[in-house]
Amino acid sequence: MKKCLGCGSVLQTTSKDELGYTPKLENDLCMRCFKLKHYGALVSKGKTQDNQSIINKINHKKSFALFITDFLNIYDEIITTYKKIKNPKMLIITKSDLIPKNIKVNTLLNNIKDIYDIKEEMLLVSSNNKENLRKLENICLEKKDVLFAGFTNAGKSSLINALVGSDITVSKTINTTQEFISLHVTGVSLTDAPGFIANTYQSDVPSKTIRPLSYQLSNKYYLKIGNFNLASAADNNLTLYLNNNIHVEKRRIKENLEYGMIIPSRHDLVIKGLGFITFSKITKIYIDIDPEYYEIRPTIIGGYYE
Ligand SMILES: Nc1nc2c(ncn2[C@@H]2O[C@H](COP(=O)(O)OP(=O)(O)OP(=O)(O)O)[C@@H](O)[C@H]2O)c(=O)[nH]1
Ligand SMILES: [Mg+2]
Repeated sequence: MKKCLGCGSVLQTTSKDELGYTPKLENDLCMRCFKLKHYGALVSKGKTQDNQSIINKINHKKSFALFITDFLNIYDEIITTYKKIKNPKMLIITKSDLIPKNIKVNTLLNNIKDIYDIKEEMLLVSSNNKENLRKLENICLEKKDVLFAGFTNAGKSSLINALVGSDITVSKTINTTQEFISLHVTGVSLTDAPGFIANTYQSDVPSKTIRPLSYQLSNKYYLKIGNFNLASAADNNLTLYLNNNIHVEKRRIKENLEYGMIIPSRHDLVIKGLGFITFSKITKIYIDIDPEYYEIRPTIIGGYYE
């Protein structure tokens, strides 16, 4: 059984619409990976594996697990999934190149550790600018059998490629990696895993360093953020750490708004898949998106600027 080097699907020549299709079995890549790599083409979503079945498969392996996420994608479901992994593990915050330069990264990591009660070690890395890849390489060399887990688009395959020069398919499309892929390099086994899927407000990948946006809001103004609206009952300073391709506008309020949820001072409103908004003071907010897409936590930023 020959597998696609890009996504791990079993290669087949019979059904064009099924995963792993390639016109010739001599090819190393399935059609989907070929299109993703060469044209960044729109392709089928691929197969979504059930999160619990991925966790079960990981827990059956003996590997040391590196759980990959980035600073915009830290919320309850992600951390709960991290905690379900029983293997010895570490939490890796990747895409450090996206973190605004004014954020103190040590404070960020300590806050994440405290707020989400992370017992294991954490490390900040980036496949793009190679930050701390040497440290990550040393961890792999020491552990010998390492598995990269995390939600779709976290950057798992990119990290493996950056570490060992492999050519696993990387893309903005969800479910890029379809099956577990194991590589054996100089006595070390590295396993890439299919990504977990979360129910997010949006699934897009930021392309450049996040530019924090600060706004002063009174009850006369609201923010239009992409397709939703946000207002604060009390005067407040908000800082938005959101995927930079969303459009934000401050507008005058014209009708009575119903302010519902309380946000304590120095807390973040996390919009899953988009990022988070830090509130400096306690307030009640108005927000018109489904509550399943947001949650509140103490701010991970800490407010200490360099
Ligand atoms: N800015 C930045 N982008 C990155 C980095 N690493 C990965 N990306 C981007 O994130 C997207 C997803 O990367 P992948 O490596 O395919 O993610 P994955 O975790 O393997 O995703 P699945 O296979 O779907 O589970 C791609 O658009 C990458 O270019 C990084 O260090 N910095
Ligand atoms: Mg992948």
